[in-house]
Amino acid sequence: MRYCTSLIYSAWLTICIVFLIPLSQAQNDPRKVIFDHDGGIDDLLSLMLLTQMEDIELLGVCVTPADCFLEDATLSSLKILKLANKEACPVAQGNTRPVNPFPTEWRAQPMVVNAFPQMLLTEEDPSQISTLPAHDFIASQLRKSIAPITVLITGPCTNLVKALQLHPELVDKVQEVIWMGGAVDVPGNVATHKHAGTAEWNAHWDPFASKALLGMGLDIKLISLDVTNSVPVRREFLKQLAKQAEYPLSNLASQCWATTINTIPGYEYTYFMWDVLATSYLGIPNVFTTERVELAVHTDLPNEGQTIRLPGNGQWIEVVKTVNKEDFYAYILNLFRG
Ligand code: AGV
Ligand code: CA
Repeated sequence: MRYCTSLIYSAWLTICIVFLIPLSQAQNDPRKVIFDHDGGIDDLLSLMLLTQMEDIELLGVCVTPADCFLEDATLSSLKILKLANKEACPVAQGNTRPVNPFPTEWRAQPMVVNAFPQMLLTEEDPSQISTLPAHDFIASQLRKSIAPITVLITGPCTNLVKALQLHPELVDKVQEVIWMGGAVDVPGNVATHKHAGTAEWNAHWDPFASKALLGMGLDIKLISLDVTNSVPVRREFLKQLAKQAEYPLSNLASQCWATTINTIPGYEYTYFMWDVLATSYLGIPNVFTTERVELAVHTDLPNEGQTIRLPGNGQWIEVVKTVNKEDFYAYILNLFRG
């Protein structure tokens, strides 16, 4: 009888050690995140927010040379990480070429951020730059991590796609992809010669990667123009942020958004909270609603990069449709208070 009891006891102990304890730890562990951005103003704002989020372990930052010049965006990323005491977080540079490059004026715009006083006075550490190009960096992080990794993308999705095309066995290591990209039931924002205006820019930059991403069987949350259209950057919000400028991060964020003011309200464009909204989805998914959609991507003109519904194709993607705006603005104002 005593033998039997001790047998049950040791069996229970084994179950605890092998299954239950790691399980409860896994629930408490911060979510592992790789952030792939393309250096626009709202990409940099997103990085600032990410450094302030609880329950997130930032494994690395990848820079895609799309809505930026690579050197500028690398420098901004290093300085933002330094400001947040995240010197251990590597920055990997993308080396992929666009099918459709962004307008040069847009790419040059964010370099002004590196000339802000706070940024000039922050000494970046170039040794934080990974020796691996971004797609290899992503593959190596996926391979060495035991827990699956969430990939947040606020530019074109080429680096992740390239990593998974070269190493398809790593697909299972991706927990979730949160991508700012696409325009499903609304017009796009590409306004170039011969294009019908149906595509969103991140999806248009490399339409083949966009198409491939949707076919990889990943859990994708698409923060498309469908939802970002509801959150333009308004002066009212900027005033609220300015009122808390005693917090250094709020001060920096205020200056970043000020550089976009010539597009608010634009003759053609408004600056939206595109990437900032996608980043917030990580922290407050409950204030968003989504719709599961079978989605495809056009790779030919005049709709190159358009994300379209294609019932029956089996590529189920979760398209984010609405956000509770009050909750969203309150959340980011709070994060910018550090
Ligand atoms: O299409 C939205 C994406 C987002 O990732 N980017 C900007 C955000 O970083 C491209 C873009 C669309 N309109 C723009 C853009 C504009 N007026 N200026 C700069 N970039
Ligand atoms: Ca972007």
